Amino acid sequence: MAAAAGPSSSVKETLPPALGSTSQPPPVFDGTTRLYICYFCPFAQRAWVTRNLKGLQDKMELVAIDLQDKPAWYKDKVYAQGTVPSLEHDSEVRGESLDLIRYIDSNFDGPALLPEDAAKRQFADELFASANAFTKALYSPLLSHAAVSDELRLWINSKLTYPSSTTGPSS
Ligand SMILES: N[C@@H](CCC(=O)N[C@@H](CS)C(=O)NCC(=O)O)C(=O)O
Repeated sequence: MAAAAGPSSSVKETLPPALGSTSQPPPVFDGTTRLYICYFCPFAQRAWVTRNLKGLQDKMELVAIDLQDKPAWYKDKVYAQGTVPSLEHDSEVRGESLDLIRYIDSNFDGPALLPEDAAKRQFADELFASANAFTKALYSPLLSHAAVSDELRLWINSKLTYPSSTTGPSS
């Protein structure tokens, strides 16, 4: 991502409480732009960081969902996939964190985060894909409380090893 101009990400914001199964839904499709997240979800954090870097704190309402006690209305009324993040905008709800980074960057005000140059853009896409594979590989066993296999451990280590250094995080 290109360097974001201005101190948009340092805006102080009072974070809303996470909504659970007994919480009322927000007035969905009332024209408000809403980003549904879970504070602890690394995928949701991507979209949340993008919103903040663009300085959209006042234009994109944050709705935190408690995934341990997920409200039924989230899947029924907001996003049928039931995952976070999702973005309610222009009477539609979109998901998939990497798509949302691109969507928020190109459809909202604020500093452009992704490069316009085709080669740089391709590099950004490769970085996204690599970071995504890494997060998924690390997060899936954590979520399912499964043991990390030796194969996965080796793969993660290979991603953490700096090519020109023997003192990277894997050593
Ligand atoms: N590929 C999706 C993955 C999103 C995802 O798996 N989010 C998890 C939380 S980290 C989720 O919403 N899980 C549904 C649940 O826990 O009920 C993306 O990148 O947006």
